[in-house]
Amino acid sequence: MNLNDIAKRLDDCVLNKQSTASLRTDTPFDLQAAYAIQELGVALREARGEQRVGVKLGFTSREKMKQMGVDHLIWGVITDAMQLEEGGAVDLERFIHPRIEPEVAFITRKPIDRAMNLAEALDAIEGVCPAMEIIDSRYQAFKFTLEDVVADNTSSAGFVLGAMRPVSTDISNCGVNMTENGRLVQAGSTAAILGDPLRCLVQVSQLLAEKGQVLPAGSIIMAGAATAAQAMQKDTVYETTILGLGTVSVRSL
Ligand code: OOG
Repeated sequence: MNLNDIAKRLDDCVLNKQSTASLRTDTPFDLQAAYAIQELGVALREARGEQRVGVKLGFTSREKMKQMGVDHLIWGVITDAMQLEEGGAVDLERFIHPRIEPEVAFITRKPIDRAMNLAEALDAIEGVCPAMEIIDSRYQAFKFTLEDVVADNTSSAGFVLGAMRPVSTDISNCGVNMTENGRLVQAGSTAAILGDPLRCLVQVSQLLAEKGQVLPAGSIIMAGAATAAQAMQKDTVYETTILGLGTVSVRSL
């Protein structure tokens, strides 16, 4: 299989809601090729009318690295078709085996067009939102290598943002709770995300600079999960509260 075939194979998994075994056993590919496959996969989504709205980081917390057995920060692309309405409902039939995780998201107000330090990155940000991401690995039982998951656009499938507020207070250590029908299922702190989620902005600016890419103003940056991910069940309300940032929820059908 060439890189195009692999991208098409993973995209078919999205469309048919079917998982696959690792594709690297057929065609070993390295991390650089994995990002090329990711881009080809995003192009297939764009050909269907989806639009890029930002980027997401993965494995920015120990909890996630431990859960998935991977220890390298990765990033992927999010599109408008993945965005869910805050407080709205999402039909799990759209997915293969969805999991949900509590996150922090940033909205940019200036293009991110070069490697930035923390102060510069902060200046490029309009605000911060409590958020949740739905991940849905296209690999059987979420079993993947680093290269596999990058090729699979870092498992991205859905996301929901709560109300945005300015980054006027310290968000480096805010309590994070995620409940399932009111029952606490994940708890942690924003400190789990690289010690301070703001560091994600610096990381994103460096990744963009390495690739010679620009993230336009008005983009969303998902900072990665603060806790392990939770397998989603039908007819369940998932709610995340981040102290000082507010609450975000979504209901599964
Ligand atoms: C990969 C995506 C990881 C995060 O927030 O760490 C991720 C996965 O766990 O399937 O989105």
